[in-house]
Amino acid sequence: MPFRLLKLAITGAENEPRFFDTREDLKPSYDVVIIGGGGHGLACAYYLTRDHGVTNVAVLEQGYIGGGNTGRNTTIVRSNYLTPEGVKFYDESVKLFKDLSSELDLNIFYSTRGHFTLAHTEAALRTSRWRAEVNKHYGIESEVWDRDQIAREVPELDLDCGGNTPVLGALYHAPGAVARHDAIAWGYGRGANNRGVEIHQKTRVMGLRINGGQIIGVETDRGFVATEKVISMVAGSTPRITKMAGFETPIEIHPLQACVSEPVKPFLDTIIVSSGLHIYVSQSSRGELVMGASVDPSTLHSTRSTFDFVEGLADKLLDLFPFVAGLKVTRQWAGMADMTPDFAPLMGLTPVRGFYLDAGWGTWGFKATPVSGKTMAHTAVHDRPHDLIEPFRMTRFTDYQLVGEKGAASVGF
Ligand code: PYC
Repeated sequence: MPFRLLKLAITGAENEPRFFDTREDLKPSYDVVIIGGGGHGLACAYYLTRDHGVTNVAVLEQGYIGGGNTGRNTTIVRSNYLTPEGVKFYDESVKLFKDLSSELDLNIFYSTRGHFTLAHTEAALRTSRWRAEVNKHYGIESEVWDRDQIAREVPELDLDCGGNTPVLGALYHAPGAVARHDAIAWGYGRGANNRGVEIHQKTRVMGLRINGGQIIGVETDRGFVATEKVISMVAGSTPRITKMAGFETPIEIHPLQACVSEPVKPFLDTIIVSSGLHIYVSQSSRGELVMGASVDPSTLHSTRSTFDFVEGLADKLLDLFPFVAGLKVTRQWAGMADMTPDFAPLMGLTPVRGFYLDAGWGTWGFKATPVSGKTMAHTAVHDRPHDLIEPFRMTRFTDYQLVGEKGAASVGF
């Protein structure tokens, strides 16, 4: 028996430090208030302290940390996007992810698996070639593989898909990875808290106080806090918060459902995505299949998951891996995906001075956690967009400068 466990058994004393400690009450004012205690909000708090020395920061979370989309995704990390803007942004995120376990002194179980986007049509193959060329131009490992190459790497995959929609080829992205989502939130949270950031859970934002176009504070269900910088990082709650700020964005909320199976013997060490079949699947280190489909077609503020979803997903899964028939689904859930018209995020300055937005994460938010935190911290401190996020500015919708990422961001719509 490990000595620490024995000591705990004898003394009964809790000998593990808490992950983070925060004073009970809110202070009257902060230099920066972050709305949303998910991965993005906690990462931003961490980089505010680490890169800019800003420590008088409060993170306000209406539920518990990491309980929103951070804990409701399928943990895929990749940078094989279609637009130069997307590729550069997510490449920086992958680089940050790789060092995160040592940076945060917490094992985030970062596991590089290789990522296949299967193409079932000539049109999908053309998009794969296009993505591969853009990726290679920016130094990202991506290439188009033919059926024989795929069969060698993933022999379990039925490339004929039961005769329904045969695979013609795939975009293969070697750096594609998975990571443990909870650990990201908790690691960033602990890192930020160790440097002075306060994390207030069960604290709901009820209103924003704005004076002469400048943010001056936040109304919460625990009282008012004064601040001249507020960063909203709330995914599915974005429309609620922007309404308080007095403006609208083109974001629409769609549920994104996912599930895991019972654990089975390891057979899949890569990540398989089919935007044609609208399914993605990887196998966790515990042996569970982690799976999802495209967003639900109707807008809805809901985190309920449905039987229809599992039924549809099972149909497609069996096209790819017929031998898993009989596998039991043990858990299913939904996140709230804040979808933009061009499938790129919405980040940076807003019409309200001192109020910054990190939103539009649709189905692609988890993989952006580190880079969003880092670039939003920079943006708020300097009151101008970080170079990497400038293309994702809100005004692109009125300037007709869209970042058309549909071919690579979405898993089908
Ligand atoms: O963007 O890789 C992705 C993804 C997978 C599942 C949802 N989004």
